[in-house]
Amino acid sequence: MKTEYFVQRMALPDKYTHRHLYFFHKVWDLDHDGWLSAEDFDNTAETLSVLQRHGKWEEDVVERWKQYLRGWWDILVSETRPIALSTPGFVSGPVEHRRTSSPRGFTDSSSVATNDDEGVRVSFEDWMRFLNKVSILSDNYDQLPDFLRAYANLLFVRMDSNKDGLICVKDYRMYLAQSNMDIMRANDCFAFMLTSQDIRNESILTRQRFDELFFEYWTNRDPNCYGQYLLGPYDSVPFDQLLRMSTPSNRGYAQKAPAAVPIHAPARRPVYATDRLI
Ligand SMILES: [Ca+2]
Ligand SMILES: [Ca+2]
Repeated sequence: MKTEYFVQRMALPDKYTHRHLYFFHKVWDLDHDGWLSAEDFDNTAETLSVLQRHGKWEEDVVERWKQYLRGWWDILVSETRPIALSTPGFVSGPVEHRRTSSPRGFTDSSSVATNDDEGVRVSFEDWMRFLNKVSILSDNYDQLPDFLRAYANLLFVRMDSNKDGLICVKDYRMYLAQSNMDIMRANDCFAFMLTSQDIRNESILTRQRFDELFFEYWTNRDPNCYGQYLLGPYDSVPFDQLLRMSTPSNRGYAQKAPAAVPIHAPARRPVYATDRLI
């Protein structure tokens, strides 16, 4: 009942909820079952490792990404537990990774579900509660939780395709294409994020501006905030369509998407800039 009430409250479209619905369902929930789980984060790790190696599968790289993202997953689970919501500050580092059949600390079984086979799962409602805490406790980029700033580092390095330390519209378009997002509006979405000063700077984003936009993306509820398109043109998928994916009756019935298909690589691999991230 509590979950249904929450979903009804979200039924009024707003851009903040819209972009986080998109991110939750299209970026993180890779098996499209309506929940986040450790398996989703493992799938993301595999996708990122193959992307980092330009389509090649390298076992050691995959394992490093998995360890890294499991740390994020543990923090997310810790932060979405009700007991964590009452504590000041964020968990600042990875906690022990656990696969448990018992959701210790979870009291709202309507929004945090478990079963004996799959362990802890995080709903969109939990995700929004976590983001609300992020918004309350963070006044700027430097005050975001460690793992979100680590994600910003990853995103910047990944987006900066020509490695000049700046993000231009070509970088942004390539990022959207690699992420299987709508590239038809890439120019408009990128232009939306530019201030008059950015335009005077040849329409590029410095790392400082990227960080400001990243902070806005996660925390700013202003429908006109510049950072809303940083991670992609979220409104290419209608709000109602995304909301239905968060409706409890629809969870678990979506057809599972295939995992990223790795291409096996030769033993020796080059060193990439993103190595420093993991
Ligand atoms: Ca999932
Ligand atoms: Ca660049």
